[in-house]
Amino acid sequence: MSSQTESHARPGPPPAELDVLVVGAGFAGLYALHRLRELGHRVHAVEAAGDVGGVWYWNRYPGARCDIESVDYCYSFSPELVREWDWTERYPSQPEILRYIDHVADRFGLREAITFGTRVTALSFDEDADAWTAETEHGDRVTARHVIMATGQLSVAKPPEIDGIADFAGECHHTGDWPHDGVDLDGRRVGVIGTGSSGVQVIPRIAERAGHLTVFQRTPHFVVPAMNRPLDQEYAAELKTRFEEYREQARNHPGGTHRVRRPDSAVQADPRELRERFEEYWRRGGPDIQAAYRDLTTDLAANEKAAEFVRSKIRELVRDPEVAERLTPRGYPFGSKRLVLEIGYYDTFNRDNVRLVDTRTAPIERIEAGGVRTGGERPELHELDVLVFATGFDALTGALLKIDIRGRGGISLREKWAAGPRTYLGLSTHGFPNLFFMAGPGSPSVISNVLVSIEQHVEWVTDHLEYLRKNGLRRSEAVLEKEDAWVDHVNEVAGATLYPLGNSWYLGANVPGKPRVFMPYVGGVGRYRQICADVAARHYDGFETR
Ligand code: FAD
Ligand code: N01
Repeated sequence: MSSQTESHARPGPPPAELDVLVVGAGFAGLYALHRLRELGHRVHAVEAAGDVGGVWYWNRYPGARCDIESVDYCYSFSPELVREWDWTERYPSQPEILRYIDHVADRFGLREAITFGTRVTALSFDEDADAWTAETEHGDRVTARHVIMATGQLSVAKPPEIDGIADFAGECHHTGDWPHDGVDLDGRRVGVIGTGSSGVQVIPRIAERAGHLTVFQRTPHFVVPAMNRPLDQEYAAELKTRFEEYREQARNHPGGTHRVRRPDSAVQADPRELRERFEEYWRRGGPDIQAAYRDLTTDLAANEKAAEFVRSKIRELVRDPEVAERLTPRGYPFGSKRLVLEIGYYDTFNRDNVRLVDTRTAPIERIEAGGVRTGGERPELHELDVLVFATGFDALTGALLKIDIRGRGGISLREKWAAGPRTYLGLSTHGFPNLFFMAGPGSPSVISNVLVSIEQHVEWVTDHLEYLRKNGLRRSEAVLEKEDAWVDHVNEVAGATLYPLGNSWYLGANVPGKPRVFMPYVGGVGRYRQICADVAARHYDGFETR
């Protein structure tokens, strides 16, 4: 497998001394950089990729798209930016989001403060100097009082644990590291492993072009229609006139969106009305179906009603009943793995050039020069020219733990988090002063509209750095007892939902050996925001400063 990092030349080394080093130049890193520059800090970002964009730089596979509506999945910090940018679709595509990020980088002159094509490999804290030293893959050394880890939640692509990948004679690509020049799929024999959000997006687009497509599915996901469409420009223009008020509602909403949770119970609903309501959400499209009843995320019996509705839709949409059955998710609650949005996914399995292989009955044994060999009752070699891994990411902690981070007394973050991530408010971890995480574990992060969460984190951390500067303080460190209490709270609120039953990447379940800990904070964006604001108002209670 090739990686897209190596193809980009790097303009020059980062400055040797800074007030703040930002690692990563996706949505979080760019806003942190902008805000800190505005506040007069000596700040610079180091980014492994060849340009800005983060997720939207790397995930260029056909069909890549957001599942939060464009009017919500954007920055709100600049009214001018809101006014001048026009989205074209309900759910923006990867190229459109990347154009937006590109525009932001140009508009605020951010690229001059970023070193691209450079991965941070180590960070160590010097207790005498109260500063971090970063090392990069090119041997640069950067000293900074504070470090902001804007390294992403889903930025470490994870290939499948299958023997023989290197033996494959054709082309092999991960959706999370897709070639910038595209992949020649026309008329070729293509295989896709993985049917999560990335697989569900890429599979229909490949089927339209490939000679033959083989889909290797291990666990069927719950998939609902996106009902994407051109954005109503009158609505978008009207929204711009009240955008701040609109966004303020999202900031105080549990998911950082505008989804309205209906107050009644699915368990008590009349079966005909229940069906009609689910049908209404299905026609409308999008993830809001999860809010069709108040108890879908907390009560197994209620949840099963939504699950059964989706199963009935699969039987309607997929002509071959056996294929429909193989695509039907069972054995885990609806929505406990991230709900997947589709554009033409189920219909793909009505095509003559597409075959679905269930790897639970026909397990993948190995990858060979000619293709993928499966076992089971009828062992077979699936001959392929192109193999696509839509196999996900080492989520939330992956990018952080790839870096050798050493805090006070040389303790390593890998050791400290060996049994799972431990943070105070998702923002910081005891023993690692002046180091802040953006939308990482212990915060609403991937359970929310991540853009709303990113803005809140950047603003909270930059306000905190201002507080330290104004008070002549050089060090800020999370207090251990507060961190322990926060971890307990994160677990407690997760335990009150059905999320932990999903065996998902939220729990680290997709990475062999990774501790099973529910990582994001599901207590709600609005509630979380208030907790962080209260901590700030109490002079950063829970942070030892000096
Ligand atoms: P990223 O965009 O991941 O950026 C992190 C950057 O840090 C990357 O560019 C990476 O190269 C760099 N980096 C990492 N480690 C290092 C290092 N050691 N040295 C230097 N640089 C480093 N969220 C939603 O809310 N809604 C969606 O619809 C949605 N869709 C998604 C679709 C896909 C395909 C994926 C993968 C994720 C999606 N997400 C979505 C989640 C997404 O992670 C966030 O929305 C958001 O883009 C995260 O921005 P970020 O800046 O925090 O991280
Ligand atoms: O990754 P995933 P993803 N053999 O981990 C399978 C965001 N996102 O890239 O479920 C066979 O969800 C694995 O099978 P199983 C979004 O937050 C958003 O799709 O482990 N199969 C699964 O089917 C999303 O949740 C969008 O049994 C193997 C798949 O690979 C997150 O990113 C678009 C395997 C991985 O699914 C991750 O999504 C894209 C193996 N060895 C991404 N290993 C939007 O629409 C793994 N699999 C917004």
